Amino acid sequence: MSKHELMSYKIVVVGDGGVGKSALTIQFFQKMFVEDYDPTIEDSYIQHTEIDGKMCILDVLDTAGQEEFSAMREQYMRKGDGFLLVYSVTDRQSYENVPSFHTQILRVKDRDDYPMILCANKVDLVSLRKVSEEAGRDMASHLRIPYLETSAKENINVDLSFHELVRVIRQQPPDYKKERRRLGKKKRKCTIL
Ligand SMILES: Nc1nc2c(ncn2[C@@H]2O[C@H](COP(=O)(O)OP(=O)(O)O)[C@@H](O)[C@H]2O)c(=O)[nH]1
Ligand SMILES: [Mg+2]
Repeated sequence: MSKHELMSYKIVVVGDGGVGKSALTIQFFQKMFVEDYDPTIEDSYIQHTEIDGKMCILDVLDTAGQEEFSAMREQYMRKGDGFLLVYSVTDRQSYENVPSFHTQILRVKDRDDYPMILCANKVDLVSLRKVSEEAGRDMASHLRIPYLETSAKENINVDLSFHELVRVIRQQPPDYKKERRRLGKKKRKCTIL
């Protein structure tokens, strides 16, 4: 690739309904908070952004309401270069469902690790909080992915979440797939993030 060509990263935002996937995506792209975005809309957004002094194209898919193991869910997982795993700190079930997204992504990718960030969203709702920061960090370290506390409403760590994910994607060895085929499945490398 010539240095004038832009890298393009496909980012997929996943998590239970109502956790703030659309609010985070729209805050990142449009710098505004949407109170009632249609929960059934799945849309993608594209933008040129500079991250760590390097321009790139971010292509973000804000997912909505797929069945857990539907072919559609597998299809977008196959296409993603990196994933924001979002739960709401006000919704314990959304936290407990995070590992199933993580597992499914690894299975679809046939990898032991993959670029992902755990976003604990709605941290502005302090009095409604049901999932502690400690519980969030525990899950992230268990899944071996970075953890960020976010608020789409107050624009806390929203840009950082997307930027950190791009950093993790950039850290991936470019010839990972080729390398793995050559080494065979048993010698897969395990990167601790
Ligand atoms: N207070 C607060 N509300 C949020 C936040 N993020 C999303 N919401 C609200 O939570 C509801 C669901 O958000 P939405 O983005 O549609 O969730 P999605 O189904 O995951 O896309 C909406 O009413 C949002 O306004 C946040 O960070 N703080
Ligand atoms: Mg949505």
